[in-house]
Amino acid sequence: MTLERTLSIIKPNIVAKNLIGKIINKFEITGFKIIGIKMIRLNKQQVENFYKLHINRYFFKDLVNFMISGPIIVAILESENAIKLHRELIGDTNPLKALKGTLRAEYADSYTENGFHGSDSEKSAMFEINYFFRKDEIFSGVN
Ligand code: IDP
Ligand code: MG
Repeated sequence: MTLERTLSIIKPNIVAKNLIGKIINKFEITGFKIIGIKMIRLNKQQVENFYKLHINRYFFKDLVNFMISGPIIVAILESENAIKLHRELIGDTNPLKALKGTLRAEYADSYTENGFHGSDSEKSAMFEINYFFRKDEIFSGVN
């Protein structure tokens, strides 16, 4: 059994709608272990750096403004195949394409305000986890 970690973000629109508990519960009943979690509010520079691969895309400015609009929940989820399973749970980036039962199909407000983030590879998971969490904020194998 190889445990994998992924970085999950509950974006500002979902936090604003008081859905944190529902989403966290969904993560747990799906089989993820939450090994790190916090509420933070990002500034412009932090969002731009996090999403730097998208800097030239037409939606970048809207994305940054959305992501700084309120607090978010960042969490590290651990399970076998966590990266793929978490992306399946949140659904397609475009909520109109997201399968029924996925989080984006159910809770997204628009393409940009799609509610959730999940790492898309081992490399990005490592970058993203280190972006938000210190080593002593990660609790793997302790309970
Ligand atoms: P992902 O979040 O599913 O990995 P990415 O392509 O990495 O999707 O895009 C990052 C975020 O940028 C998306 O979650 C969404 O908020 C926003 N975004 C991506 N593509 C579009 C688009 O074509 N229109 C509007 N917003 C977009
Ligand atoms: Mg992405």
